[in-house]
Amino acid sequence: MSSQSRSASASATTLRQPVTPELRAWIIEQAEAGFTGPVVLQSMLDAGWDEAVAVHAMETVLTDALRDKTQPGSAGAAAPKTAQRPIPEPDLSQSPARIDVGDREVEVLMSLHAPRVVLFGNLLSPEECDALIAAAEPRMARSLTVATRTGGEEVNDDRTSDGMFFQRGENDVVARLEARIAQLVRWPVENGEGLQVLHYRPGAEYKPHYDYFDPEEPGTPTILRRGGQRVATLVIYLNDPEQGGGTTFPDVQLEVAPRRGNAVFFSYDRPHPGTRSLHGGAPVIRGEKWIATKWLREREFR
Ligand code: PD2
Ligand code: ZN
Repeated sequence: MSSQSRSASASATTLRQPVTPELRAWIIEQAEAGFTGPVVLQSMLDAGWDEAVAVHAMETVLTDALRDKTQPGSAGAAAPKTAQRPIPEPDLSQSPARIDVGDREVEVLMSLHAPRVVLFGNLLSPEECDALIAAAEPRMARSLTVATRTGGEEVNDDRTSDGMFFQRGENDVVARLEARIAQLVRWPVENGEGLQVLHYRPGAEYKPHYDYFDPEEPGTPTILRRGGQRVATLVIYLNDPEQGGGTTFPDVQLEVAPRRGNAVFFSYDRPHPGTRSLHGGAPVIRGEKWIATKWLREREFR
């Protein structure tokens, strides 16, 4: 058994058995140390836990911990006692099938709470998707990612796509899309980074990662000067890859199929693996994949 799972060896009996305080503390400790859900689960399985019992315990503890974060007054709070700040969030309180974003009705296709993930349909028309690709295509170059070690940008082998950035409001389609996103997730246009367009060819992928900037990296304070942390992402699909190219959330074994005009939204209220916002772009197997990504910051991004 690996060192991070040493204390998980208590025996489990029934699925409905209450989770002991020791087990609760251990699961939270693992999550806070950055171990992903599947890794912690494997440690429990290695220690002899029944899979259904282990999954139930992890779900209970992590759901409670997230709820405690969003409802600071509740008992047994496991999260740091910091003031809750608002983050982008669509209004799904009345379980709408569609959300009016001014010039369009966006469909709500799926929603998950931990991690916070919402799948939208009809954010863009087919013509708008084509227009974005056409405007981006002449400016595509091998993708760079923000280098948290230095605060600059670097080619990243985990991302084998080509990309470019639009300025905020750079053309009509970009401005329209940004206004829709602002209404949809109730977050100021000014807090958004410029829209990024990525193009994946067969075999290209974006390995699982977090979109927030790692607070432990030395370059992060420099990056945060422009608008603070990233708090949410919208990945917008501009075409239909023939096979592969889904957006994956490995902690919850969720895969979103890329469909032209749809968008997957996910948010992370703190720069921490406990948000379970680990996600990746699965390899494109056949065809190609075009997406636009909108990252939302805490404050105005300039
Ligand atoms: O292409 C994707 O599905 C994808 C996956 C993970 C895009 C991003 N991250 C991103 O642009 O951050
Ligand atoms: Zn990402």
